[in-house]
Amino acid sequence: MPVLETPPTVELHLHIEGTLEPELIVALAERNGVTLPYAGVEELRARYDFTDLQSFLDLYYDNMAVLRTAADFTLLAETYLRRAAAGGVRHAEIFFDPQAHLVRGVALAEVVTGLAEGLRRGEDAGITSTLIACFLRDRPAEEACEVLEQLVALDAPIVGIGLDSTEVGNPPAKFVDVFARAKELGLHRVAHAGEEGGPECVAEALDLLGAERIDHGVRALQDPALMARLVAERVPLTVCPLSNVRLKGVETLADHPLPALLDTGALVTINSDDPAYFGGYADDNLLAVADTFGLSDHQLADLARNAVVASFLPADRRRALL
Ligand code: ES4
Ligand code: ZN
Repeated sequence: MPVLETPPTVELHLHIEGTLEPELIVALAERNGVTLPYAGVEELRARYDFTDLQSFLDLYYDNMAVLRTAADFTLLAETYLRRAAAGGVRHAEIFFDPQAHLVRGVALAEVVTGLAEGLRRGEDAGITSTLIACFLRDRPAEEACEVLEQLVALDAPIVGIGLDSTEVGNPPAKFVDVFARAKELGLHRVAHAGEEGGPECVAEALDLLGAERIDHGVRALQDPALMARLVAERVPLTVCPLSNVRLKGVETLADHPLPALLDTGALVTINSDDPAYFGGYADDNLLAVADTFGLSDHQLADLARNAVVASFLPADRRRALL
C-alpha cells in the first residue's frame, strides 16, 4: 500500500463490483462452488489488458458470478471500505448494479441487505458510506423502472440512482422515465456521461435526466459552451484518471485532460471507478495525478474539498470534513 501523502477525502465514483480483487474472486468461487474459466489469480490478471470500455465490462460482469449471497456482498463492501479508509477516504458514495445480479438469479434483497451490513462494518473502521443504485444503460428502460420499484418495496437504503455500462448507443434520453420517478421519490440523480460518449451525452444527462453530478464527463471539454455551463452551474465531474488510461480513453496519464479541466474552474473530483481492475484506489489515483502533473499540496487539498462539496452529505458532515 502506498505511503499516504494525500489529504483525507471523499470518494464519489466507485462501483462496488469493481472492487472485486482476483484473490477475493478465487476465495468466493471456492466457498460458493463456482467453477472459474481460468486456473488462478495469475491467469485472471492476464485478462486485465483492456482495449475499451466494453472489453472491461465483459470481464467485470463475468467475474460477478462468484457473488451469490448476502454474506458475499457484505465481505465485498467491508473489504473495500477498509482499504479505502486506509487510503484516507472518510466517506464513500458507492454504486452498485442491481440488474447485473438480478439477471444471474441473485435476489435483490440479498444484494441490498448484504451491502448494507458491509457499510455498517465500514463505520466501525472509521468510514461512512451510502449507496447509489445504477441502472445498466444497455438493458431495457422498462426494466430500470421495475427495479427501482423493487428497491422502493424493499425500503433499500439508497440515496440516489445512477446510470452506467455501455454508453455509446444508449443515450440518456432512453432513461427519462426512471429518472423522473427517482426525482419524485426524493432521490439524488447522477449519470455516467462523456466517458466514451461525446459532449451531447453530458448535455442530455443534465437536460433530460436532471443529473446533479456527471460521472467522468471528460469529453465535455470538446464543447467549450457546455464546459462553461458545467462551471457556471457548479456541476461536479467525478473524474477517474487511472480508469481512463486503462480503458484507452487516453494513451497515458500524461495525456489525461485533467489539467485542462482544472483550468476551466470546473468542480472536479478524483475517484477510482473500478479499483480492482484499473490499478488503483482513491489514494493511488490522487498520487498518480499529483506525480504526473506536479500538483501542489494546495491543489490536492482543493480536489479533496471539491469532493466534500460535490457529495450528498448533510451540511453538518460537510462542515466536519472541510
Ligand atoms: C464502469 Cl468504467 C465504467 N463505465 C461505465 N459503466 C461501468 N460500470 C462499472 N464500471
Ligand atoms: Zn464508473
